[in-house]
Amino acid sequence: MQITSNFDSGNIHVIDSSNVSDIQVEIKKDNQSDFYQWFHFKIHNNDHVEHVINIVNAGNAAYIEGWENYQAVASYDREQWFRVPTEYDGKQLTIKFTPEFDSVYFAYFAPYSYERHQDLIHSAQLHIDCQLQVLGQTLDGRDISLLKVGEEGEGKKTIWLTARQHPGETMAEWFMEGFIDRLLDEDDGVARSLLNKAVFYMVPNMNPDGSVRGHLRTNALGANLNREWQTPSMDRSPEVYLVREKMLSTGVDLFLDIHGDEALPYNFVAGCEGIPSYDERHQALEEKFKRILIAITPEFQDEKGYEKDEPGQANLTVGASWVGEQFKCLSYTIEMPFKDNDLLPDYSVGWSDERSSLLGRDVLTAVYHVVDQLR
Ligand code: GEM
Ligand code: ZN
Repeated sequence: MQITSNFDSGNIHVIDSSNVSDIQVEIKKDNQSDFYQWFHFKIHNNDHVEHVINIVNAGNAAYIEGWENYQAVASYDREQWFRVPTEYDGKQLTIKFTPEFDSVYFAYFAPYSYERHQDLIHSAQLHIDCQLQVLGQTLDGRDISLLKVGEEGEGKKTIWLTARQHPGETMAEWFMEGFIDRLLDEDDGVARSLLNKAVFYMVPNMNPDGSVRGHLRTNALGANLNREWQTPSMDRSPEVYLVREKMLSTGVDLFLDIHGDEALPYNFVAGCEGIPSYDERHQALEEKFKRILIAITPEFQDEKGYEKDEPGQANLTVGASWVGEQFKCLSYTIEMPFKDNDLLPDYSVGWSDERSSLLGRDVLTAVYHVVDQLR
């Protein structure tokens, strides 16, 4: 039996694989960081017996409440990912699985590869309404790629989306794939009408280095990009620095920052109630956006989520908070679950790449219904 992870977004350290009934592995920390939780590895074994995989350091992962009622995902072809029997005893996470084929991949959530990212942005640029821009390079030398869709114009709004500041939250880029695919659909009335009303700036992967490195939460230097928005630097967080500079040149009328949440089995948003400039106009816009999204899809809800920030107490190093305050605009962190949407559970796949993509398509409709009220 061989256990490997030396591939795009791979992350595991093998402690002992001599006993198929007690395979001992551990998740590696993000580089120069204490965060870890993302895992992605392959087991090759021609002997199709039950494998018992013990992730022995799960109990000290970043968000251990994320292991409660969590089921790992597996795949034979790296396309179709399904949930596998997983238990957490407070110390280690145990996956029990009898493979049907010789090689099987395991991951924390359906991976979104760097190659797929390249396919996403380069197929998008073929559309007449889409321009691929490179804002600069990351610390490992990868492009920080932005898609501009549509054109600025008198009375048109400027809408920004960023995703995967936290690289292990791969559902964020699956969401972007759905959002972008629909926005570029020339037969889609919502998309066509939106492009008459707004120009879109989108960064489908804010953290390509952390993605390829198999990180949960940080970039190549261990920086949590979603705590860098107040004072980013080219030395530590060029991803945020360059996107923020671009935002300051274009302005922002609506911002959505796409994430995943380890613990809460729901889709939800985190808003700007704690920023200094929060007012009735801003609150009314937030309420309208949520009301519309609830009407559009049962996959979204507004009962469960993060604790609300007290007035004036928002952490302005967080992207959505800094943008909301800087541009006095509707600005949301959108969260999807690593587990499932417990309001509409799917016991074979849980929350998935496909459901993330479909939510992205639905959020486009919500944007359509608020675009005229953004200012
Ligand atoms: C969260 S967003 C920060 C919390 N925001 C509010 N308004 N409470 C983060 O960066 O910790 C997003 C995430 O990690 O998914
Ligand atoms: Zn996140």
